[in-house]
Amino acid sequence: MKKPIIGVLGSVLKHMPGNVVIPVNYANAAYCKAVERNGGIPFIIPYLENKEDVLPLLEKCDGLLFPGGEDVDTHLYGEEPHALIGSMNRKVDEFWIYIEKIADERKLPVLGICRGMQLINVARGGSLYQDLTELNSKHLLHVQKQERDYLMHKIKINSESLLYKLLETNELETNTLHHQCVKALGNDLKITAYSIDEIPEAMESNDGRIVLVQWHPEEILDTEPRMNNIFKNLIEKSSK
Ligand SMILES: [Mn+2]
Repeated sequence: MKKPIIGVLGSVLKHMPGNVVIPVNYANAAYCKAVERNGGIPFIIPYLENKEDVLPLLEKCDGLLFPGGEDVDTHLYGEEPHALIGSMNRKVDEFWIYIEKIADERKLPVLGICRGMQLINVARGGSLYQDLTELNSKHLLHVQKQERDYLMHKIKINSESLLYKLLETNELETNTLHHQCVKALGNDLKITAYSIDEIPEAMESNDGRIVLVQWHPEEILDTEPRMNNIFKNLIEKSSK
């Protein structure tokens, strides 16, 4: 079987070796490794000023992975930035939203992780809590201080979801590296998992084409091997 090509959306990082700022196009190696380990070929898509130039690149892609990164620009969901907002990049957000629309038109399978989940929710008309304290002032710690593969908090998974079929459990532990979460739901998305403090931790589209998780499964492939099934599912759907 031909291996599917998974487009991994790139971010722009201000890299600072010494005292100079060098913007770099990048995607964390862990995303590419997770795709490759589970049968796909990762292909990093850089931010492009002329967004239509991405179309020939998308022709090569059988599926897409929207990774983690900066906060989504609050203006894209009609809010002014609150005091606790992190760094944002509206141009990159708009580029990713453009790609999400194309993925929708072409029915490309999509996996969104952390910022990826939040951005896709916004792209589909939803909104975000700019900081978790807005939703729940007594929330758990969701920005862990340990290594990225540390299993930090429990989540409860809805048995009616594709996520349940993939992970084969109602409850498991995940890492957690976010200070925001979904507020209003985007079009055709449903919440499929919550942490015990009622923070939405996963979503999917009704047809299962889009799977979104708030934690970082690419970092816990060894500590929680069932996370490989999330990538396998993207790759299987992208093989059709
Ligand atoms: Mn969390």
